[in-house]
Order: sequence, then structure tokens, then C-alpha cells
Amino acid sequence: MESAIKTIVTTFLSSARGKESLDSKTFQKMVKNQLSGVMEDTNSSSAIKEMQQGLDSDSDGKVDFKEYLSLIGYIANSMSQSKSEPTANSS
Ligand SMILES: [Ca+2]
Repeated sequence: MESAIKTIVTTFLSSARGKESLDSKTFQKMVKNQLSGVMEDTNSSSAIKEMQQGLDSDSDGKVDFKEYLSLIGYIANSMSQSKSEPTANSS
């Protein structure tokens, strides 16, 4: 549990590289690299863009930590509702 939270935080921090939020390009890359095992459409740039716009609650075009956490919450929620075990992304 603790390591999972740590991974969530360090994934954001290392993707953001010292900035407070992820820009569009960084977000695309992060989703493709880290979430292709748990999300559909991670190969579609337009689908990720759409998802980013949905998360962007302050409409600044970037994904800050709070918005990133909504994505994690969304994924966790869909995992808990699916009957099969989530498949871990091995990469
Ligand atoms: Ca934002």
C-alpha cells in the first residue's frame, strides 16, 4: 500500500520534472508509458487529449497533481467495479 502511494507520487514528480503540472505532451507520454495496461485508447493521442480536458478542472491546459489524482481515482474506481483482476503493466 505504501509503495503504491509512493509510486503514484514519484511517477507524477518524475514526469513533471520539477514543474507543478504536466503539460499536454508530458501527460500523453505518461499515460502511454504507465497506464496502457489499465486503460483503453492509450495509443490514441486524441483520446488522451480528450481525457486530459476532462481532468483539467481549472482549464489551464495542464494536469496538476490534484487533477492527476482524479485520474488515479477514476482508474481505481473502474478497477474496483470490474469483476476480473486488473492486469498489471509489466513495463
Ligand atoms: Ca489544470
